[in-house]
Amino acid sequence: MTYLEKAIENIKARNANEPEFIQAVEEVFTSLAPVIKQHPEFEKANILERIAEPERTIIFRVPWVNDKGELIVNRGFRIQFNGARGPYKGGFRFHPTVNLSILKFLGFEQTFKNSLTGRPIGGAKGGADFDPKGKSDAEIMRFCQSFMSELYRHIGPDIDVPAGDIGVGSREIGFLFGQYRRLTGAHESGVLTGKHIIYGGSHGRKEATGFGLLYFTKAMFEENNIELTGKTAVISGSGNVALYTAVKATEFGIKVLAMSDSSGYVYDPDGIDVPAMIELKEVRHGRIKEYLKDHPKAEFVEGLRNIWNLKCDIAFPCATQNDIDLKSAEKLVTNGVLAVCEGANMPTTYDAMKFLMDEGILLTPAKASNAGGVAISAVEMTQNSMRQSMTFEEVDAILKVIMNNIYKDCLAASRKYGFGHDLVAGANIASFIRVAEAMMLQGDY
Ligand code: NDP
Ligand code: 2IT
Repeated sequence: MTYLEKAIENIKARNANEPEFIQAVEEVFTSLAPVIKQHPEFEKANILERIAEPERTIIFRVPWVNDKGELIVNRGFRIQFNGARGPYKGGFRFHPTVNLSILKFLGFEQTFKNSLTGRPIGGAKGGADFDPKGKSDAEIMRFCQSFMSELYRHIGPDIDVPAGDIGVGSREIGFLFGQYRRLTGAHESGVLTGKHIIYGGSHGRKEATGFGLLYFTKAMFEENNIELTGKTAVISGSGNVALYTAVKATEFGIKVLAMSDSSGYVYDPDGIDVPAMIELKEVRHGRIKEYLKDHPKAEFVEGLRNIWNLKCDIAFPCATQNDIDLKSAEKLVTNGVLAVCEGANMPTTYDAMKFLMDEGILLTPAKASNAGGVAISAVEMTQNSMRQSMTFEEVDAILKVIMNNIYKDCLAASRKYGFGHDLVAGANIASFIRVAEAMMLQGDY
């Protein structure tokens, strides 16, 4: 058995009940064979097993009182995965499916993604098995306050800087920040990112993941001499990432035919009316089906993965992990898809990803193509440290540079290690080397 195979076996045995985490580790590690061969120092330092073990995992009780006066208990988590390159950094997910396996996969991915941004940030993820759906503002506030009452002692602008993810947006970040400030007595704006602009947030953070995804997609299309304008797309999800993917796609002349939430998708033959979708989802917090009220030509189709049955040039999975399975990938290919561009984290199952690549479909790996969000979180941290604020245009210009650099770095790493044009391998290798080298330089910590 090679060192790589042995490490994968050990990691699988040690994390036997964590399928999402094992999936994420295997996907990264299978790109690393030529790297391990050329760098015997990595084996000597047993870097693979070290890099797959979180530095610290905090699990805690989150008791809170609902509007009926009942006391509810949720489970909170913070996984400080890797701090070699900077303070731990990564979002919170509030969703009933949250568990250790999902947060470990997200923390692992975040570590590598964050290194691709070129900014000095480590990797983390956290959250709770709390379901924000149907909760009042007061309930969300009490939950966030209880969550932060434990968490505040573990985070800080130079320690660990959380942000949003599924179920956590600017409203939740506000409640979390308020409680942190109350408990510490300090206005440490750099402790959280994704804040509202009025108290230390950054212009362009809300848009950054979706816009960055389109900048990365554009770089890939240009490299392959394919025109983006005039293409059709479908986007799964209708949250933060999906909405701003839709905004920039439309701006680039792509017709967005459909978007979804966990109940199903809406298809609009005229192209999704993106401002109306933003109003519905971001302002009114409605369900996607309500889009039909003002858009009589649109139709609603129930079901989680049915959106992938639609014919389109580009698929943008922007909802959650393992959204495109093999069956969905086969359907997309039958319908002539050109590219799958990942906005969500690990949205494509491993067999679906392999199938798409074998079929010659262009694929942007999530840890590279959705890195725009955390990149601008790092820019928000910079502004907070300097006590200055940049304009939207300044931030957007930085985002473009970062996404183009990530594209170039992934391609260069892929070519250097014999994978040709494989952006998946390139992203895994480029990021692994950065994190591994930072760890090596700091000894055996
Ligand atoms: P939001 O909570 O804003 O939106 C999530 C969207 O995905 C909603 O439309 C939701 O539908 C849908 N969704 C969530 N869970 C499921 C599920 N199990 N099955 C089907 N649909 C689901 O989250 P974000 O837009 O912030 O995050 C979307 C993805 O992007 C996640 O994978 C996240 O990790 C990733 N990401 C987020 C970044 C950010 O800055 N926010 C940065 C980089 C990646 P419903 O409302 O019905 O639940
Ligand atoms: O998956 C992600 O990159 C995020 N949810 C954003 C994390 C951040 O710290 O901005």
